[in-house]
Amino acid sequence: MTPDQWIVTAAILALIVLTIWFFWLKGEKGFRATVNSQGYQEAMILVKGGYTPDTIIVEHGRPVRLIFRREETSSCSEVVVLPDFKKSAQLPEGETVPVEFLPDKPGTHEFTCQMGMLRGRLIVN
Ligand SMILES: [Cu+2]
Repeated sequence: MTPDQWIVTAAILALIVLTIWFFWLKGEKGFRATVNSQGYQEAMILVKGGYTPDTIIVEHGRPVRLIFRREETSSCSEVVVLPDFKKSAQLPEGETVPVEFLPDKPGTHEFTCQMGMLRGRLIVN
C-alpha cells in the first residue's frame, strides 16, 4: 500500500472505532426485556439482597411480564411493589412469580420491597 492508502485506511478505522464508541456510550445501562412468543416483554429478576438486574428497559404500550425469583429467606424482600402500576406480589422463597402489567406511562418507575429498602427501576421508553 502507498502512504495515501495507509492514511485512508487509518481514517476509516478511526471512524469505525468512533462510531462504535459513540453508540456504546449512548447505550442505556440496564437489561432490555425480551419479547416472548405471546408478545410479552419478559425479564427474569433474581431477588437476593436486592434485585438483579435492577434496571429493566421496556417499550411503552406493550404488556410486560416481570418474573421474580426470590432466593433468600430474609422477610425484607417477601413482597415486591410497583406503585406506579398499582401492582404488588408475594414472593415465596424459591418460587417463580410473574407480575404482569401494561407499561402505559413512559418514564422511570421504581419497584421496591414493602419497606422500600430494596430498589429496582423499570425504564419505559
Ligand atoms: Cu424490605
